[in-house]
Formats: sequence, C-alpha cells, structure tokens
Amino acid sequence: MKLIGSYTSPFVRKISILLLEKGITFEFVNDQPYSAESSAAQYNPLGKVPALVTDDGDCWFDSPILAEYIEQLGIAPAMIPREPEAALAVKQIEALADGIMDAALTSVREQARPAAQQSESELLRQREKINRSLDYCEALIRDGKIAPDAFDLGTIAIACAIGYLNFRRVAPGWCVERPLLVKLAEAHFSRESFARTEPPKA
Ligand SMILES: N[C@@H](CCC(=O)N[C@@H](CS)C(=O)NCC(=O)O)C(=O)O
Repeated sequence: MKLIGSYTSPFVRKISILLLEKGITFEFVNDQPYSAESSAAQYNPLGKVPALVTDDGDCWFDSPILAEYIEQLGIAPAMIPREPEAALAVKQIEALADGIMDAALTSVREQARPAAQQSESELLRQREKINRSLDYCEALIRDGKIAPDAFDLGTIAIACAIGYLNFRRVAPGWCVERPLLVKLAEAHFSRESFARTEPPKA
C-alpha cells in the first residue's frame, strides 16, 4: 500500500507509526500539500494528507479513517480496543489530539503570514485550545482513564501532537506542570516507530 503525505505532518506521522508498529509494509509517497506541485487533491478532494492507496487501488483519506482501515486489517498489536465503549474512548482521545494538531497547524500558518497581517487574538484562541486539551489529557492520565503505560491509537495521537508542538515550537512551555504527559510522551518517543518518523530537522 502507499501512504501519501509529508514528513512534517503529525497526522501522517500517526498513520506511519500505526503501520510500522503493525509491521505493515508500505511505500511512502512524499507530497507537500501546501506546494503548487502537490497531488494531494488527486487522492483527497480536500487536498489534505495523509491519504492511503491500498493494494486493491482503493483510496482512503482523513487520518481517523485510515487508522480505522488499518485496524480492520486485523494485524496485531491491536491499537483500538474491541469493546465498543472502550474503542469510543480511545477514538475520542485521538479526536482531541487531532484537534491539538489542527490548532498548532493553524498557529503555524498564522505566524507564517506577514507580521502586520497576523491576528494576535486568533493565535491566543488557538493557544487556549491547545492548553485546555493538554490539561484534559493530563487529567485523563491522573484519573486512570489513560494507563501510564498505555500505547494505543489515542496515546500515539497525543504523542504525535506533542511531537508537532516541539517541532514547530508552538506552546513551548507545554511540559510545565504536566508531568504525566511528559512521561507518556517520553515513553512513546523512545520507540523505534517514533524515531523513524521524526520530522526533518529543517
Ligand atoms: N483531518 C485531517 C487533517 C489533515 C491535515 O490537516 N493535513 C494537513 C497537513 S498537516 C494538510 O494536508 N493541509 C493542506 C491543506 O489544508 O490544504 C486528517 O486527520 O487527516
């Protein structure tokens, strides 16, 4: 199968990690969705990555759908629990982490605009979303809703979101007073799948 995406995208990283952890062979097709040469729209009318083209030629897009598709292949280790309510909880954590990625991406795009056109209030709005969501994740671990040694679709997504915050230096103080989240992120970053998908050092 082919994964279409950019090495800097946290959404793409999440999917690469799922494939690597399950030992699924794939071809990575590098595509920069913001460049004029991007062919992302050929796979996803929204022009976003990641997209996945299966060996049968089917094309799937939007990372939660890709994650679900990969899980449905039935290859161990399971990254989504089988029990429906537990599965929903993990997918909700994924949705929250994806929202952190969206807010970080919006901040990066805003900061890339000429200084005079940047909106301070928009940057603040996005920063608040990120901070509230990180607090929520810290509380999930503190309250035992995420086990300290958990490794599943939800925690992979959280670690990818944090990796993107670090990479783009968005919310640089995110680790202050979130010790459980720091531990969770460090445990994930030490895995080979995370090492192999680190964004390029620009
Ligand atoms: N909801 C999408 C978000 C994907 C996304 O925003 N990807 C960014 C790269 S990090 C993108 O392709 N942006 C191009 C654009 O918005 O035109 C997913 O989970 O796959």
